[in-house]
Amino acid sequence: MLDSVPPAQIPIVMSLSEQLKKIEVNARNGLAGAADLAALDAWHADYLSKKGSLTEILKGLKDLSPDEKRSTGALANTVREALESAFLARKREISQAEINERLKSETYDALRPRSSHRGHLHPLTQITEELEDLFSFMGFTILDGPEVETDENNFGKLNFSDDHPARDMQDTIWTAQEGVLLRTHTSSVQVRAMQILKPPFRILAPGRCFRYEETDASHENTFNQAEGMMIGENLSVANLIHVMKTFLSSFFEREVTVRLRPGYFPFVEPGFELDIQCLVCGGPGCPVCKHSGWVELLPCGMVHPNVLRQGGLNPEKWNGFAFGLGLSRLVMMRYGIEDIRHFMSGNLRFLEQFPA
Ligand code: FA5
Repeated sequence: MLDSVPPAQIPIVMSLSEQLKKIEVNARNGLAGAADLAALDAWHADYLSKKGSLTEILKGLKDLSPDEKRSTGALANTVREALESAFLARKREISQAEINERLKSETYDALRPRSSHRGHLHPLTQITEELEDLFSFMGFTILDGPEVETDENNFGKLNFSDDHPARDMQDTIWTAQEGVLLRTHTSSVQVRAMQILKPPFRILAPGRCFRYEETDASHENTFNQAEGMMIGENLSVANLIHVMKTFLSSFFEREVTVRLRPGYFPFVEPGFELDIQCLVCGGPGCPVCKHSGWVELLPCGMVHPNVLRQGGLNPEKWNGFAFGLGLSRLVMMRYGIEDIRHFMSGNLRFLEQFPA
């Protein structure tokens, strides 16, 4: 029957409109059923994309009369706009639901570390703690002293008179306050120890020191020392050497070659420079030992009677020895670090080589 109807009489316009409405119904059902953003994208591709059913059906418009084209075209636009806004509304709904779902299952802990990377103590701190253990074991008390010191404690009571040329041996960083400086050595703690401890005593005082110096591979303006002092009766250079050797061999876990040279410090008499053979190059010479094969590590000596007197101790009864360990250089020797400036460089690649 239909075959006999001429094409012009087939109700094409109605059919296209009907199809549009049908597509709209299907599309709305599909939209309600889209459960997540992926399903929503697939829906958009099916209905509204260039290859979607709405576009496909509109290809039939070309066969319609101008009036029909206009009315069907308008209907098609209305359907497209309705579906587009339904699509956006559903998208918002689904996004919000997904966010709500995540908020339910995820918690945010502001105090949780962002990475599993753990820090560790600075190599200088590690060695300081190691020295403290070692000397505690040898009966030494660990003392702390201030980094900002008086001229009196840093120089005066250590037998440096006001115009003593030895003051120039240590380039001093002065504060704005007269007579107050950044300690140039930990020897200032010797003075404090004599004021607070009753002899006999043995102390170790590690800490930072400051000097107004040009820096190079083995000199920094801020560096670490550890002061040692032992006060008793009838102590001798033999006791000093014994303590130094015991300490150095346990620290380096091997026999180290040492040499003693006479050294001058106003607060010791006699005074010595204890050098160790360079452990970085083993002797032939490198920047750390200034190509000499030896590293000046440990000045030491017997405490000068004037220093004992200034500390309130009777030199007829008490005597003792003192030493000043260059802690930064000790760490360099142990690990073969060729430049002291690495310590304060803040370079993590350097520091990470010394996990605790
Ligand atoms: C002193 O500071 C004396 N107070 C040491 C002392 C103590 C002598 C007790 C006798 C008795 P000296 O200036 O030489 O001495 O420094 C001691 C050590 O500190 C040196 O051997 C060296 O290892 C270290 N040192 C000194 N200056 C610097 C610097 N600018 N950078 C790094 N280390 C340094």
